[in-house]
Amino acid sequence: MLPEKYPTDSWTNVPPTILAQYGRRLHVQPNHPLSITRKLIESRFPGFRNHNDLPGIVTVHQNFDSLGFTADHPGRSRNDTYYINKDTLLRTHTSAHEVDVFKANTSNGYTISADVYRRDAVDRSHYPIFHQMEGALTWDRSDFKTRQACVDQITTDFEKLPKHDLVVEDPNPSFHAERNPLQEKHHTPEEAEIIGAHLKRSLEDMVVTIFTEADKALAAAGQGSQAEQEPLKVRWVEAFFPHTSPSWELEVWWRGDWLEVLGCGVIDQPLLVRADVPDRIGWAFGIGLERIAMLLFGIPDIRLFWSKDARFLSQFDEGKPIRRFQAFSKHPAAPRDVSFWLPKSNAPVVANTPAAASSAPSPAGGQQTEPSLDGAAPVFHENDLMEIARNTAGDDVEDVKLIDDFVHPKTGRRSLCYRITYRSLEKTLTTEEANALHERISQELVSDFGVQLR
Ligand code: FA5
Ligand code: MG
Repeated sequence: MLPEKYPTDSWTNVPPTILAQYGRRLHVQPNHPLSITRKLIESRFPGFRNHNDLPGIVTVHQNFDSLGFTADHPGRSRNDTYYINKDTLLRTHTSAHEVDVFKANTSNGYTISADVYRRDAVDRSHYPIFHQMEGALTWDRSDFKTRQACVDQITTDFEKLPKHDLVVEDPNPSFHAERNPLQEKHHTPEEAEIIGAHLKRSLEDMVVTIFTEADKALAAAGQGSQAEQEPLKVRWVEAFFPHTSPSWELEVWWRGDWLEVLGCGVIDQPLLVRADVPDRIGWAFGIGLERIAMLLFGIPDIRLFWSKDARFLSQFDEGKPIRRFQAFSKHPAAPRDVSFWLPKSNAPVVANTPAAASSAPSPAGGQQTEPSLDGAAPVFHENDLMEIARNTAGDDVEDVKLIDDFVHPKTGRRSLCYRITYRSLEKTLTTEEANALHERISQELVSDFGVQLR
């Protein structure tokens, strides 16, 4: 529940199901897999100051403006972000605290681990509340006689980082004029290059640590090695964040698909100027802790982290070596489809874009500045269905996917079909239970968005 009373207004869109989970702080619960994962990552960044208690309600300024998000950035949309009111929201990322922590200027390196909130897709690797770890390391150019001396120091620090023999696909140049620019006004190519190299090596070391522990756990469980189960593949891809440039994301091959585990880059220099540390240069990253924990323990579904079931919680022990998660049961899935005509006024539907909250503007243009006040049925956005499904079925909904989308050639009306997969983590859902959930979700689409079921 919210710690204080906040005034609500036409921007308020936090549902009770989210508020009910607010404050569980799984990342600091003893013996919770997210806490174990956090500590393991923290241990790879010695000397960093670890902030684990920053409150989750922040201002729009902290979450977006302080990082240089443009006024029309899609991440600000009420379709993607939970607003308490016009000026206050549930942080969508731990970057919301970057400027404040840089301002306090108490250490060269820091991490911030916390719960973050997003209206997002429903599937095994997305959840509306998840946990991130922010990390940053800076060097103060004013500590050195020349800029070259600072570059030399970063180079020395880079050479001291643990080496590894993990093969990482990284076909991209250190920066690229159009796709991933150097901050020309602020950094020399040498500065950006060595900061980027230090950043990537540090994060690769983190991933190697996770895989090594995961491997040991597999072997201890008599399940062979990770490499036998699935080839270990890791790659860097170019990315965009308003608060870093150049920027990258790290992806890991997981159960037949690329899983994005973190975003990072060379810190935007104007951000450091705003934080009153204009002479510092360096890097920052934001890791999805659940994604890493899933790799570490072999946890197959992100909903499990919220389980209060002893069969889940009893499997984790901070004092012992990492153990492979043992599924306590796999209950059958109950897929159900819902097809409907959108009201004519609705088009265009905005589909989920990956990581809309922080990445490049989506081509579909997710922005919505003001809630509609004209009394018309609200415009349907895919994330509305995601939320209805979560609110109605809770953790019994496993996946929601668009499977058909067409426009009637004569009437011009648009039809969508979504497949909603129901599966409880704790018991077998009966046909009647799945039908009842599906019926409630379908009816809510009708009453909230004026769709016509087919
Ligand atoms: C960010 O949030 C940036 N603030 C990260 C960053 C920090 C970049 C500092 C540069 C410098 P992104 O939206 O990609 O980026 O999210 C970061 C990670 O959070 C993702 O890579 C993913 O691992 C995780 N994540 C994102 N959405 C979800 C979700 N719905 N459920 C679980 N994990 C998620
Ligand atoms: Mg991303």
